[in-house]
Amino acid sequence: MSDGTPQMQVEGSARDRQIVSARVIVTCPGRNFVTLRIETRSGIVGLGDATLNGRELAVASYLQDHVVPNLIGRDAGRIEDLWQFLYRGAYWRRGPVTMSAIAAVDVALWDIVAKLAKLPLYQMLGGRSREGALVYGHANGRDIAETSDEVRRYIEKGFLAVRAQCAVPGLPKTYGIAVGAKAYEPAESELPLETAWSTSKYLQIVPKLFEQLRVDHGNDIELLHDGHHRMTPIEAARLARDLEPYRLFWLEDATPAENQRSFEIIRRHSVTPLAVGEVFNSIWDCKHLISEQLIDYIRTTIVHAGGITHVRRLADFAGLHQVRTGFHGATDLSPVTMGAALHFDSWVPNFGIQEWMFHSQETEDVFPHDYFFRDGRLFCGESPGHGVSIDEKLAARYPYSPRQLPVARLPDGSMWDW
Ligand code: GCO
Ligand code: MG
Repeated sequence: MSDGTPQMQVEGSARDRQIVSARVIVTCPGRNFVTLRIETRSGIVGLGDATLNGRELAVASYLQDHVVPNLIGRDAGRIEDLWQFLYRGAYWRRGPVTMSAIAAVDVALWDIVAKLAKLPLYQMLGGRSREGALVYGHANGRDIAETSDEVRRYIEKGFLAVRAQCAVPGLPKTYGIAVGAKAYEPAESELPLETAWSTSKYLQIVPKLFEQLRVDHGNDIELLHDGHHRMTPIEAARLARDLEPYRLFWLEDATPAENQRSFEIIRRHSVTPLAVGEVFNSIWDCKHLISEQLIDYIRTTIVHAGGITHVRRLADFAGLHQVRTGFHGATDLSPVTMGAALHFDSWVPNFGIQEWMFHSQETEDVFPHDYFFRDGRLFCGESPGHGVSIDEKLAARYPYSPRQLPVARLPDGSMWDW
């Protein structure tokens, strides 16, 4: 009979699954990453990503100080129970810090359990629904012509889908546009960079950009665009309607979705497909958006929304309403998240697309992985688990470097959404 104390005594194969160590690794191979490494008594190692861009150390401390002591001695095979323990047990539910920490534990445990079964992770989820996951890359430029050239380069590399962003004339710096020859990376300074924003200027250039892209590249390439939460609902409705002739795959983050009903206004005026959710961390952030069919793609991903265990629930709920997945995949999501996401993408029946911004060579070296790109798709590998490891010696050569995301201000100096 249970006296209410946690069951720390485990037997037989469960003893082999007992967690004997859990460590947080912070490294900056070009950008910061937080990784959780869990090891079982039998020596199986699982990795989970816990990176929250610009707030990395908050999650590292949440894990190190509050989660790790709870893991030691527990059965790594009880993924669901540990998820519920960390979610319900904290009392303070949801939020990006909590849900990223839970995700790190969850992904590490799925990695361990798949390795124990000697199976690739997708097999543990129910097996493949497809071989490769359609991905989109990021084309950007200082003007329409440069952006179009960049789209061409992606098409030449074999991409079937490309996100296009171009600088807004009259603004010194625009979201998504690289500086010089360097790849775009938003968290560039120790304190937030102050940038200027004007929605009216932006609304003029974007339809012209996509008009030109269709002239230059035809209708076969899938085109996407990210509004990055800058518009009000009625401005977003205007843009979505103006973009209709260019048949976007999606318009992303057209307006902030804290008020989920905002999307009703956009939907009322346009048939441009809508995607949202990279900043969500729970099914509750998108329940109305999904159940009312106000969006077409949900971007909430494994690392910021409680791991595979929670995102699987979210994807199933979305599937009931014909909403497809379109996971966030910027560079601040580590190769560990990308590996786990690709296994998920291989399985999930209502898959839409996967974002893929290339990681730097330094990052690739620190996180060896077996996923690869071919003909517009990313393929997860066949090694047991999620197929991503960490070279800890190399990671130690790149100490944490404080960086924060920029902020945006309107022409009158008041704060806006970056
Ligand atoms: C995207 C995102 C990123 C975010 C970044 C913030 O669609 O890829 O909007 O570019 O800005 O992930 O950390
Ligand atoms: Mg985005």
